[in-house]
Amino acid sequence: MLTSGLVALVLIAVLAGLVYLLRSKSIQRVRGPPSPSFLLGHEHALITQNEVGDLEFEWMRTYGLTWRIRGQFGASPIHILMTADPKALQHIYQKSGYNYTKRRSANMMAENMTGPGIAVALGRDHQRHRKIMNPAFSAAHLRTFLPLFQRIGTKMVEQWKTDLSGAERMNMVVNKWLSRATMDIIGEAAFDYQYGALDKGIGSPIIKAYDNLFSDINKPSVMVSLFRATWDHIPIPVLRLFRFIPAEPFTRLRNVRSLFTEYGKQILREQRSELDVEKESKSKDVMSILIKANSSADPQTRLSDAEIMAEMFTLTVAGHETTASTLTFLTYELAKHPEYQTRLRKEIQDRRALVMSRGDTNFSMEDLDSLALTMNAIKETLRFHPIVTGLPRVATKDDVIPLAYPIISTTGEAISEILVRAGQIIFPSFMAYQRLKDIWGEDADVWNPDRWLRPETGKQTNVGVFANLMSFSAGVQACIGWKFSLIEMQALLAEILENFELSPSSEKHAIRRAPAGFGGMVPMVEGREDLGTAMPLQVSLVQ
Ligand code: HEM
Ligand SMILES: *[C@@H]1O[C@H](CO)[C@@H](O)[C@H](O)[C@H]1NC(C)=O
Ligand SMILES: *[C@@H]1O[C@H](CO)[C@@H](O)[C@H](O)[C@H]1NC(C)=O
Ligand SMILES: *[C@@H]1O[C@H](CO)[C@@H](O)[C@H](O)[C@H]1NC(C)=O
Ligand SMILES: CC(=O)N[C@H]1CO[C@H](CO)[C@@H](O)[C@@H]1O
Repeated sequence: MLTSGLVALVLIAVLAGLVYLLRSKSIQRVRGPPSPSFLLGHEHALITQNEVGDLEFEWMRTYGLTWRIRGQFGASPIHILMTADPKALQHIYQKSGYNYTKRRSANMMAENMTGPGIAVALGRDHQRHRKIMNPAFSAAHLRTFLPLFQRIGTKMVEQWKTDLSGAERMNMVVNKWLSRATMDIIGEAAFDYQYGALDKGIGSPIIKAYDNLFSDINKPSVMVSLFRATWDHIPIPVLRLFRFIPAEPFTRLRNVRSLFTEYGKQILREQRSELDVEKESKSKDVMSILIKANSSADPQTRLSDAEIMAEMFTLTVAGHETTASTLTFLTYELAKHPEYQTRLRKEIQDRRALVMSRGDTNFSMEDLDSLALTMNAIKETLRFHPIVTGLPRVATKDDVIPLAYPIISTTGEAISEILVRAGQIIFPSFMAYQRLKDIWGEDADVWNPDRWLRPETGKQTNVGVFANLMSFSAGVQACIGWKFSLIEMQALLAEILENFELSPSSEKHAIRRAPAGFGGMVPMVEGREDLGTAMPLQVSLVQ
């Protein structure tokens, strides 16, 4: 009697202890800012802040590298965990496989635009997509795209020269140009298709459909916003019933998709008939490799026509504006840092002299890789201006997230790990992580490519696919095109800087990093939001 009573007591004590232990680590005890709105929580504030990062930097200063915010009304659990902690990011993105999955509301929006492609596939399904896609992104295969990058780069620069028409300098909206160049590149590289974006400009239907897309879809009405928050819980079959909501941003996304479908059918038809004929060995674009991989793969891992078509749209969406925007911010920083621009140009010109002296006309991959200052400028821009500023994840299982930088709990204790329940939504801030002084140096808040000459830069962590940056994300669902993008930027940058000098626009615009759809950011002119995404700069011919 006594013993069984004791056993019961001990059990209760142990359980209470366990519950306490669990509670003491749970996100309830993570500190965070008071909610500005019962209905909208902090989510609306985040996507409508003036400059991406303003709120995150402030919260990080107040609460440490990990904190919690309130989700929208109806979100469950109501609190969202935010973190810039390198160990937490490594755990969530890099070490946990598919245990942290994509947030359903964002994923469904993406699916509306691209269809059932690699970027919205989850878990084992995603593995199947990735396996078919990987061969097209091998380092050896990517080098074969270099002549394409150079040809489009030359074409763009020649058009700038034509526009100058003898004048010494001109103002131009540089992001629109870069966007056309990267669109033409992805069209040819991904499916041997000529979008004609540089030739036709805004007359190109695809460029028109895309113009300002990511900034436009970031302005949902409050009702749409709240409706979308419910997507995280409503069962998928029920969600699928809401097919045609006649409201923005859904109408806009559907329109892009139907345009894509038109292109896609045409491309697939052409690709198939080409592959049937002799041309097979000559086709180097991603899509023909996919179709080949699909026909030889084990039947279990094949992709349907709808999925292959979705990969085309995915590559176009993921592969053009991202690279264009990164290059846009790079040209902006070079315009603001003329001394660095001069050093960069000299590095390129010196290499050009070497190329000429050996009797070549174009830079080889080795030539581009030898341009260290150029690569440092690219790395620094990816760090300082991450186009994808963070990507939500949802825990599929109860888990413990380790922290490199302990935080102080609501009850004043230091905690170095956080217990999360299945369903917990996590917003990382890649932008805030990439400003940590411990990792990037005391000057982390300024754009300084020379930090990459210091051997210790970024070395304290091991996260992401490139340079310990999170800009391309990390782990099984990281960017498949990161290397493609680097080569593309190396080639385009060399082409631009050899021919043009960049300086701030004579109209003295203030540029801001405006929040955009899917956790992204775009450049906008302060007070001139009517221009859409815009980066006005001045260019003049290199003497
Ligand atoms: C500077 C340029 C780029 C940046 C910053 C970037 C960034 C990213 C990020 C952060 C993701 C993860 C998205 C997520 O988890 O939802 C991603 C995925 C992806 N990116 Fe990129 N990207 C860039 C260029 C490219 C290029 C040039 C291509 C294609 C040629 C590409 C193709 C893809 C694809 C297909 C995915 C989905 C991968 C998967 O789910 O397995 N990206 N990218
Ligand atoms: C995912 O979670 C399961 C169950 O908790 C665990 O066994 C597995 O190791 C996790 N996967 C990874 C890659 O961490
Ligand atoms: C060099 O690049 C240009 C395009 O920029 C191309 O027309 C030309 O064929 C290339 N030359 C060689 C030798 O590859
Ligand atoms: C891939 O293979 C499957 C199964 O053989 C086939 O139904 C499908 O049409 C193929 N897709 C493409 C784009 O060739
Ligand atoms: C195919 C697809 O993704 N459809 C979705 C598009 O958006 C609506 C909301 O308007 C969803 O309910 C659909 O399931």
